Amino acid sequence: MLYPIGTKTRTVMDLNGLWNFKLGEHHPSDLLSTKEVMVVPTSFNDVVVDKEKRQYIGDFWYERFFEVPTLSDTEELVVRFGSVTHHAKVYINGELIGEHKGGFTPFECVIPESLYSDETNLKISVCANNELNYSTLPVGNYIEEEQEDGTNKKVVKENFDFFNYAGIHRPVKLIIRPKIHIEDIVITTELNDTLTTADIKATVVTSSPIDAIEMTIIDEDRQVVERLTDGQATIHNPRLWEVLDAYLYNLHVEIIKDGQVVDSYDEKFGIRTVKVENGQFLINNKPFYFKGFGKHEDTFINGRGLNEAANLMDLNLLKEIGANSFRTSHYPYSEEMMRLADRMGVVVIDEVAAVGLFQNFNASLDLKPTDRGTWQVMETHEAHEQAIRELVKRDKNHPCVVMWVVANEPASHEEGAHEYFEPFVKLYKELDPQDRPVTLVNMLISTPENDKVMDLVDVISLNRYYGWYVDHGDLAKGAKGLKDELEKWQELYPEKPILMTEYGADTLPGLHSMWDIPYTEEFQVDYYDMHHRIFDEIPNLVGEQVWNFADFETNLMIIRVQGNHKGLFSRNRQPKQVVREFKKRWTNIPNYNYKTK
Ligand code: GCB
Repeated sequence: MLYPIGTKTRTVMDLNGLWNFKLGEHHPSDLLSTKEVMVVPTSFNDVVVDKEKRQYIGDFWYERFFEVPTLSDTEELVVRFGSVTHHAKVYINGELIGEHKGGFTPFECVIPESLYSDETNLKISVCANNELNYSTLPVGNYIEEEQEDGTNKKVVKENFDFFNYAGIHRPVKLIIRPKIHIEDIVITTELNDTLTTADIKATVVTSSPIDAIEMTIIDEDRQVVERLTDGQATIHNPRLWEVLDAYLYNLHVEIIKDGQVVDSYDEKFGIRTVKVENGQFLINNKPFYFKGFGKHEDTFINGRGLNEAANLMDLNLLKEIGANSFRTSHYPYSEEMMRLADRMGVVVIDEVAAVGLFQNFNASLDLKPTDRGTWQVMETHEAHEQAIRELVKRDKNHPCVVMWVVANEPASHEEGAHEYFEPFVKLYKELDPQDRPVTLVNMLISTPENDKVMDLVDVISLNRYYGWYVDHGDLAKGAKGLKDELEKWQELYPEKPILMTEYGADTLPGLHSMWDIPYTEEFQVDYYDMHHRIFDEIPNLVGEQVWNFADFETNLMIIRVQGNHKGLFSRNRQPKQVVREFKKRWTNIPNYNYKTK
């Protein structure tokens, strides 16, 4: 789906700002009976400053008015949402014009002409809903609790370790575009072996038949590099999109009907290769080493709502500490973040919100690999397929994206896991025009002995907590467990790279000890030191992504102290002691050829 930009044929207006807001029942043809307002975009939870409202589950409403802009007969009016978490129904003057399931991808609704032909002002209402259950992604445990007054209250117990923030999380735009318009652009870049010639192919999907398409490639100096013929062009000696040294070309597209340019659009792209070969992860034909983080979209006040200043600061901190990559754990991040990563040359592993695919995950910290019947009770097939389709549609042209994640920590050791995941791994491969590698992020009870899915994926991604959830506080035992397990994976799949996608220890800044006592800053330093010594001994281990970049908000749990504190940075982005150690290590590890075979 195209990002909303203004061009000579398109106008984009902002519907961000203050909306009327109400939790609970409402009929969209009425005016919203409320004095409450809400900022768009943001999560509603923290800004309402009310404990009950913060935890509210169910329908909640947004409403505002806007003036109908002047449109010609050949134009249409569209409202586009960057994301509404988790479900949305959109109404104009009380009439339903669109609906979307899934809280992390954009959607748009064309406003029917009949609704504005006689109106100068329109009322837009959004019915959002934050219920999660065994058919949604992420997966939640949905219950209704009887209250003292006999009424039922909806409750979602997260089947995952982050707060179920909700709201209109990303920008809302009003777009005037031609009725005959560009719907999608697919760009592929094929490099020769020496990376000196790039064949560019671009396919344009239009809303209805047109006569011709004109496409030109423009470089960062705004010079025309090539014109495409039949959707193809060759660039000699291209500037590659390199890790932390990004270079973006711009594809300028014009579609022509009856001799007129009816729509135009600019799509940025990068020229680079990604490949998995012989246990290595190659970018631009060189063995790449991932240094970085699992993250969250999580800041004070905004919750999971778009915070572009925080995004920029996070990527600047990431570069400052010597890192080069992050994973969009545990859902697709904003389009603004993806565009920023493209520009900064930061490598991204792109994940759908397939988290919590584990029956009764919250029930205990019992890490025995019993079969809890997960694959008999999950009803997530439809949501999972939609999530993958929408993610690839949105992110396919981003050079920063080098790999797709099919799920985070599912019950991949349970009977039925292989059958569940096989079609989704295939789906990614079918849909992705760039044929990027696909991975599944495996949890610590799915071991080389009992895992049922890693044969399906290109990269073995592991979340491991030796010395934390396993042998808590005992780093010597943890080291042994970690080393033994990594060696087994290496032996089992010698052709597949191994990536540590999570490892970490909760650490409260300011807590110190002479010894390596869990939760202290010293323990965090020793914990990582132990891991890094082992990582360096495993030939196929192609990277380390720490859990987590920063502390983040979670649901209430006995193991959480106002959130998860595994961050290298606190929630307000102050460094913990370990940051200096990471900076030393990571500035000494090159992006390429760290482990040559
Ligand atoms: C995990 C999950 C992540 C949690 C983390 C933890 O394995 O993928 O969402 O936050 O562990 O800290 O327990």
